[in-house]
Amino acid sequence: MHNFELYGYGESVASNMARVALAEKKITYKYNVIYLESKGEHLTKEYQSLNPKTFVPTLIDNGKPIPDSIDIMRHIDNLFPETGERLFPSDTSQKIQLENILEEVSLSEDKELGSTFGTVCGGVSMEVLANLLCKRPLLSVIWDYATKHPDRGRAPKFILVRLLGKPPTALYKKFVLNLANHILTIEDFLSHKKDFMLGETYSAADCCMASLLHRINEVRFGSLLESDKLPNLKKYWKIISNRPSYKEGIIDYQTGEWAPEIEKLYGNGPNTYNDLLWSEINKLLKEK
Ligand SMILES: N[C@@H](CCC(=O)N[C@@H](CS)C(=O)NCC(=O)O)C(=O)O
Repeated sequence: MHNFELYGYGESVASNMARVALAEKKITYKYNVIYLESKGEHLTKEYQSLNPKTFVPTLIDNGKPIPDSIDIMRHIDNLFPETGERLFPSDTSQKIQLENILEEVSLSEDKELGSTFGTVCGGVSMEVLANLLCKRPLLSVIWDYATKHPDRGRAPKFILVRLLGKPPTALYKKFVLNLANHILTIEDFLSHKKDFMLGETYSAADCCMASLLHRINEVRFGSLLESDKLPNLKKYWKIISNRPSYKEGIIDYQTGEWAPEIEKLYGNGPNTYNDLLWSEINKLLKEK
């Protein structure tokens, strides 16, 4: 008998990945919200004792903490291989292929922000993160991130963004251009015309993709997911966002903190850099 608890945040890419996986495996759990930038709850000693890197999500299985969204997926799939979808295939060549895809679509802290599809989706969230950080007094943000955030790569970025009140424009533009590149790679990858990343079978890669594409839509780059210029992506998004796990793992857990910040940034329209994104995509499509 397993007693599961999950620590996560609603609008967190990695938490969404883990919750989609839990939904696909039909696992129920007690849920604890950890407010990130707006309150800094992940930087408390109590949370750090569960997740030394202070990231969300963390799964607790009978009292044992399991940090990291991909490790959570591996853990639950090993425990219950026969329940719900098999997230990690047993076939050797599929296994290798999945590990290669996960390098691109996981939210790895070891990769430079923006260098993979996973981390670029973190990058384009930065305008919203800046607004949330600005809900807190400058000095308490500096103190928390300088003294309590163990990731020496990330902490200074959060402080800089809080100081400026937004990500540096050149950096955000770089993320947008990288996003154009990664999206075309995914579009090519999906040219196998099958339903899932690995082809016929659903896998952990699809849990990640559901969360990443949701983020793209959330920060108002959603025209990417509806365009006939990217037909494979359009079809894939329809399949993945119509699965019950999309609602059960992502939509049902939103805190509501992001929606007003997104409206402040973009009103009712697309992301401010949507034209830049599309001009890069059109350029890359022409070069093909
Ligand atoms: N490799 C980790 C990364 C988790 C991660 O980056 N989580 C983000 C939210 S999506 C976070 O905790 N951010 C807070 C911070 O870095 O201060 C995983 O996949 O679980």
